[in-house]
Amino acid sequence: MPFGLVLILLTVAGCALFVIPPAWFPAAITAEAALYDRQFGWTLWIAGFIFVAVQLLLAWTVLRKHRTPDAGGSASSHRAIEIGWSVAAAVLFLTMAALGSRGWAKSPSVSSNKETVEVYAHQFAWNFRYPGADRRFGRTKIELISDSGGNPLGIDPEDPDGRDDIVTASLRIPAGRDVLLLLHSRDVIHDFFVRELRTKQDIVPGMEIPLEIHVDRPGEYEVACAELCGLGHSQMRSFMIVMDAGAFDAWKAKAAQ
Ligand SMILES: [Cu+2]
Repeated sequence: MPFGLVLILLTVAGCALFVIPPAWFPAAITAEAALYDRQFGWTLWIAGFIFVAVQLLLAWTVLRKHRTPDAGGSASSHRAIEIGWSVAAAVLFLTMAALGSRGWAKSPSVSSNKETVEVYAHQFAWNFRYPGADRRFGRTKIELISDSGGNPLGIDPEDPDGRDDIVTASLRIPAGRDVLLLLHSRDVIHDFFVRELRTKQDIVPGMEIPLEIHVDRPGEYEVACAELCGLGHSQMRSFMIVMDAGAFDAWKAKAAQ
């Protein structure tokens, strides 16, 4: 089969993979996630259009050359075309980069009336801590950390602020409210990843890394560690449960008792 026809078949097969997708992204649950998806869609359409056009042009050139071996001009006679497509490609890349940076730079403006949750990653599990009714986190001490003793964060029992702190193994947040996650690691570098947020945030030992989110859609979403952190890395998962605000308040009040 002539090489030109093979190229056309490969192009059609490549397009078919996207036209009949076996799987696509999970739902986007924040305004920022929707923005990333829109940018991804634009990039895919533009890159796809250029890909198809270039492949068909290449196939046509090969097939034409096959029939009339002496067709074609000298390579040096296309300076204007070369400059033209180089400038067009540069303008296209810069425009896409500028459009994309709007999404990257946008972070939700978290109000003062936010729900603050501490996220603790360690080999190979997640813990989440909420302040109780006093809205203050209690002091923690490294020497008090005991997974088997039920104190995975080392909360100091002497500190009254920590007595109503709630520690959980899954992340519960209220829908429709601003949430500030404060990310911590107990040992090595981990990464907080929820596909539906379209966000991956590294968690570095010794640092407190803020991550602001606002989710309107209640549901249960997987939290995975996206940084290879040791032998049990693949088991390091939890869930982010987005609850109706009323149900969340009731759960928190009950858990703090
Ligand atoms: Cu990890």
